[in-house]
Amino acid sequence: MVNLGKEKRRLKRRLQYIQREAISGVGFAVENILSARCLLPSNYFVWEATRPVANCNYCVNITKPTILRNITRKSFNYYAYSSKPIIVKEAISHWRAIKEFTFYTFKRLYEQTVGSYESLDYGCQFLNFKSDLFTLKDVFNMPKARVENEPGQEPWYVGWGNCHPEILSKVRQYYSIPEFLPEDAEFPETENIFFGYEIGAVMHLDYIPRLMWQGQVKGNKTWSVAPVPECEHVCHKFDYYVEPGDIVLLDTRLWYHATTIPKGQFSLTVQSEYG
Ligand SMILES: O=C(O)CCC(=O)C(=O)O
Ligand SMILES: [Fe+2]
Repeated sequence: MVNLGKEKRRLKRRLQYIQREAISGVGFAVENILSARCLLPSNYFVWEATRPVANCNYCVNITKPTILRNITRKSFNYYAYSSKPIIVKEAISHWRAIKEFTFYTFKRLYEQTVGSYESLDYGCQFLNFKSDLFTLKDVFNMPKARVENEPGQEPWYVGWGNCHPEILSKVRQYYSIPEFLPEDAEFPETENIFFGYEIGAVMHLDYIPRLMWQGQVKGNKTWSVAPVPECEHVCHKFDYYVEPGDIVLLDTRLWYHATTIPKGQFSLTVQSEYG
């Protein structure tokens, strides 16, 4: 049976947390939350207040990510569904994407493929984070100086679901789903690309059905993670960074997360889910 008094106190604590973070502005601007990946069932506050209470075991005593190297599928099984932050070092150094992906790879693909931009109108999300670029067309129409973040240019950072079948099959020639992920896991049909400079994503949780993996193709990226409010008394927030060649794995439904790119670097990642 639901203990109503307890439930009310929990909701109150959670809403206070959201308000505190929103007001203090610690990377938690509400209008940006609303643009985060697949985030909203209909209203972020309603969802945040009604999602199931987390069992804090996923974050107790965790102050840094688990670092793995040369991991086999069999050994990875132990970590796969632990919901702990993980980095697999040098996991994608063999991807063609590492040497060959640039901004212009994607610009060419989108400009040369019939119906490419329309694919984003039918269920594939475009996220502009804090950039003043509202469609993928705006991104690929930027002047070269801004694309390359030359001095005096406004930094930009965007992400989108790469779901035009022809484009998807072409980009998949440059990377592959990480071999160590469980054989019986379910994978979505598409992957997401995130690229740009400096800005990254503000603190948020994702409303997605599975765990997240992300291949860091170019540049470094800093991840700031924080436990959900009901685990704040036993868990900690912390930062870590990933380098080109790494895969970062995170349960973005349970860890609040924000990202930033070191000044002057271009970050490009391929990201998807498993579960
Ligand atoms: O890679 C980023 O900058 C943000 C990614 C993110 O929010 C996610 O993977 O859920
Ligand atoms: Fe996210």
